[in-house]
Amino acid sequence: MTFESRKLPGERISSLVEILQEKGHAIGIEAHSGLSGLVTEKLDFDFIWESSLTDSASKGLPDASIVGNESRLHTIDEILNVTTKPMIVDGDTGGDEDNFRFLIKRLENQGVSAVIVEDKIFPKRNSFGGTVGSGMEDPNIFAQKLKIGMETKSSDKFLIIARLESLIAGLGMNETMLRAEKYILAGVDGIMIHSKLKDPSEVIEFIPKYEKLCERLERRPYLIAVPTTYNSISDNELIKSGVDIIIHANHLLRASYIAMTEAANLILKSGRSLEVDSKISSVKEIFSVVGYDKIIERDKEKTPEITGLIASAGDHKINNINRSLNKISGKPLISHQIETFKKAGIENLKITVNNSDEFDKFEDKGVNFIQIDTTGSDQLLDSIMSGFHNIDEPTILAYGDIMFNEKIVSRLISNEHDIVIAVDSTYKYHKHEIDKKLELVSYKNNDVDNSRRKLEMTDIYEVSKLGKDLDLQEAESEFFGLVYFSSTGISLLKSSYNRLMTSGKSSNSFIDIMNFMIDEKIKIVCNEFSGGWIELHTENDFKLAEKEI
Ligand code: SPV
Ligand code: MG
Repeated sequence: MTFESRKLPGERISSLVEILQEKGHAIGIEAHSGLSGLVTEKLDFDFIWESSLTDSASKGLPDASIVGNESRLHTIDEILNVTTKPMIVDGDTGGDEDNFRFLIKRLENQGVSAVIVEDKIFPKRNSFGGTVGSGMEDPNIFAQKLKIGMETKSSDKFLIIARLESLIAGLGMNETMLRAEKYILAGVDGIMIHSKLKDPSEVIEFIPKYEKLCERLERRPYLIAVPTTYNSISDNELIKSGVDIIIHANHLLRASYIAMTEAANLILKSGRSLEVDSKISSVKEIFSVVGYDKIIERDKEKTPEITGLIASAGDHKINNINRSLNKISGKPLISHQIETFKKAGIENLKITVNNSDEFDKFEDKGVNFIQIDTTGSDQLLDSIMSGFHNIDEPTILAYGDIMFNEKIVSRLISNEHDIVIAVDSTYKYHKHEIDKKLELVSYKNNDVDNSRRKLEMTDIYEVSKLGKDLDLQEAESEFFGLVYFSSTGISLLKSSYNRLMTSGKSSNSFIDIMNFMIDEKIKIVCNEFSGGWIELHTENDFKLAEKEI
C-alpha cells in the first residue's frame, strides 16, 4: 500500500475485531512513521502498534509525556494515510477525563481500532525505566476514567484496553488482580498485562488467575501481552496460554537506529558512500515502496512519448574526426547531446549518421543510430528527412551541430502548437558584430513589444519567414536548430516535403521546406529564448564550448 491506499475510518475501526473473531488472536508490530507503517503493511502482521516510546524516540525525545497528543495524532494520521491495517494506539495515561474523552473521539474519527491506557499518573515514565509505586494511579480513579471512556466511544468495535503496570511498579500479583477486577468491572474491552522481567513467569502466572477472575465476573475482555523483555517465549506459546493480542512494541525503531548508525559510520570510514550501497535500500526501492513509481507511470500516460531526432549525418569533419565525435570537456559532442535529451526526459532517441560503426559504443537503451546516405543536394535535409522516415510520434529535432540547454527542450515540448521552432532573440543586441550568415526569423504579428519581451523568459510568435537572406532590420530573432513537431506537425512536414520535392525546384534546404509550409498556410510558431545554446562548426567553436562548460 502507499499514499493511495484507502480505508474508510468505520471500516478500519472494526477490522481488528474482525481479525480477532476470524483468527482467534492478533499479532502486531510497531510503526512510528509513514515509512515504518509501510513495512508493517507489507508483512503478515495483523495490526500496527502506534507506540509512545517509538513515536517519541523517532523525534529524538524520551518517552515521558513530552510528545503531546497533537503530535501523536499527527504521526497516527501519517501512518493511517499510507496503510490499511488496523491500528492500536498507545494512549499513555489517557490524560484526565476530558483529555480521554477527546482522545477517544479523535482516534475513532481517524479510524483507529483500539487504545490502550495505563494505570499511571501524568507525566508518566516508560515502563522499562523509572516507574515507581508513587507513579501509579489510584485504581478507583483509573477505573472511573475507563468507565467514562467506555461511555464516550461511539463504536462498539473500537476497543478500550486497560494496561496493568502494577507488576512493573513492584506492587505484586495480588494488587494486580485487584486492579484487573476494577478495570473489568468498569467495562473495558481488554486488559493488557505488562511485565519487564527477562522471562515470562509473571505473565504466565497471571493468565490462569485472569481466566478465573473473568469466570467469576462472567466477562472476559481480550488479554494483551507485550513480550519485549521476556521474548524467549514464542507468540504461539503465548496464544496457547490464553493471550489474544500480542504486541511487538518497538522493534522497527530499534532496527532502524542500528542500521542508520552502521551506514553513517561506514561512509565516514570509507570516505565515500559506495561501500554502504549494498547494505542499504536503493533509491529505486524507496521510490517503489512509497508509490512514486505510480506517479511516474501516470505522468507517462499523460505525456505522449516524445522522440528526439538528432540530425548528425553529413560529411562534417573537424581535425579529420567526425564532428559529432569531437570532444568537449573530454566527452564527444554526441554524448553531450544524448545527455541533454535524457535530462529533458526524452529517452527515445534516433540519430542519423553516415557510418553507424563509428557510433556503436553510444548505442544504449532507447538510443538508436540510423545509417543513411547524404547524397542529396542538401546534407542536413537528407539527414532530417531520413530520420523522420520512421517517426510519427511527437519529436524534437536537433541539428547535429549544436549544444543546448535541456530547459529549451522541455519548454518546446510544453507547447500546444504543431510546429514550434526555438529562436534566440539576443542576436539583435549584438548584431553589428555578427559576421556569419544567420538563419534569421521574422514574425507575422508585427506588434512585438520590445519592452514586454525583455520581461518574459519566452514568448510565442507566428513565423512569417526564415532564412539567411532576411533583412537584419526586419528579422526578430535567429533560428538555432531545435524544432518541436507534434504528430500532426510531422505529417504536415512530410506531405509538404513530398510536394516541394516534386515541384521541380532543384535544390532545397530544410529552411526552404519551412518557408514552403508557411506559404501553404501551415502555422509555424517560434518560442523565443535568450541564449542557452552554442553552435559547433569549427575547432574554435569547440574550444569556446569547452570554456563555457
Ligand atoms: C510503548 O511501546 O510505548 C509501550 C510499550 O508503551 S513499552 O515500551 O513496553 O512500555
Ligand atoms: Mg508507551
